[in-house]
Amino acid sequence: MTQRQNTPAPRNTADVVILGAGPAGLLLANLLHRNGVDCAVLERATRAHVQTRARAGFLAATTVRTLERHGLADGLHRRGHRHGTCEFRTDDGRFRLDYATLGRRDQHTVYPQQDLVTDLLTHYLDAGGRIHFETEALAVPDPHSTRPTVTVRDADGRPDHWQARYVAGCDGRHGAARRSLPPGTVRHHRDHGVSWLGLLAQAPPSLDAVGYALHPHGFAGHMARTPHVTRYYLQYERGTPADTWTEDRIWHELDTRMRTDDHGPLHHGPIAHRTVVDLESDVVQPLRHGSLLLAGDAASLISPSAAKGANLAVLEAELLAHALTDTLAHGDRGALDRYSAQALTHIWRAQDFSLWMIRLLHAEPGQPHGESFFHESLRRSRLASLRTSRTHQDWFAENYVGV
Ligand code: RFL
Repeated sequence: MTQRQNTPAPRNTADVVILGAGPAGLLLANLLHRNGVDCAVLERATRAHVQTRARAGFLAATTVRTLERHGLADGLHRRGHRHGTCEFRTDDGRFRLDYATLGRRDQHTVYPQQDLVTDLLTHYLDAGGRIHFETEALAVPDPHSTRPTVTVRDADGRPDHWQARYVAGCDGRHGAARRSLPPGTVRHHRDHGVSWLGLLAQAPPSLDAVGYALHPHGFAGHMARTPHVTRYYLQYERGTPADTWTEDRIWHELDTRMRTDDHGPLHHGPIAHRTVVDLESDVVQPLRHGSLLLAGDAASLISPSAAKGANLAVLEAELLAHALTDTLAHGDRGALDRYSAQALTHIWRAQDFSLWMIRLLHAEPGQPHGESFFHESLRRSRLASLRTSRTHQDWFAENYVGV
């Protein structure tokens, strides 16, 4: 299905064909369209699906500033809310960090990813942008061509193709862009050996903070989403299907790990959605392969332990929009290579902090009950430092809210 078009464009051609209508693809599309660059978005799913897919919720201050800079923050200003505290719960008690008063004194804005996607889509369509839903990119057979082609399956299931000058792969970790990378492309990958059961509960948040519970049963997390919906995470045995645990067992485990007997009850409610997330990270390097550029999860997958993925997607989309505009409108031949180098600097920094969080929140993989004395002692020491050292707290706050 094709959404609104402003001026008739030649069929199936665009200077930039963008694969994927997530935060990366839609921000890129908005910025290119606004800069007068001819672009079109191809999205595999329906419009209803992309507007309701619940994932991230914590937007970094840099993300909010980027959206504000481009007049795309009206929705999150109306419906998002500011957040600046996290709480750690362990066998030794609990402590809070008001990270909005530490480091760069930045806050998160809590705004569901599906609402951000809806806002970006609405702005793009209102400005006359081109997007084709239910159009799956199959491959970019020759990314090093100066006129690359994208083979697609259209909304009627028929094979078709698009022609571009550049293809922006914003179609996530399983998309066509990654599948089309030339043989020998470097993908740095790490499996952290830990899995989470991600839950959306139809229940109000129970803490006015992000909650991180470190328990002998494993990690549990609490994150506000809206006044009526809360995201929870439970460390979960690798390979266990998402529907294995009953809701009673889930709430019992959350109560146990969050130590509600000591720290007050959680608001229970129906579990509206559950998904298993294997904590993995990877980075494709470089992000440019001839005419194919990667951004968002297609460029780098990051575990949700530090809530960085959607924020990196926004940051990279803005960098890529500048680079493509400089290339197409001003003939700057080095801009796309610079995009790759700049984006990778941010990606590696976020990966480093995310790994630090993973090591803080979990017992050593393979030892879920905290049997490794060495690792457990390091975790305790790290938490003690975070509880007592202002320097460590500033470092944490700067990395936790920033990308
Ligand atoms: P997306 O959002 O996955 O969008 C990719 C789009 O591409 C489409 N697509 C295709 N289209 C055409 N042809 C194909 N062959 C295609 N293949 C795929 C898909 O339908 C989709 O519409 O990628 P993007 O834009 O790079 O954005 C990345 C973020 O979505 C992701 O990093 C975050 O959701 C990660 N994440 C979080 N990030 C944060 O910054 N803060 C958080 O609090 C946070 N929480 C989370 C998260 C991810 C989670 N999961 C499910 C892994 C919580 C969870 C549970």
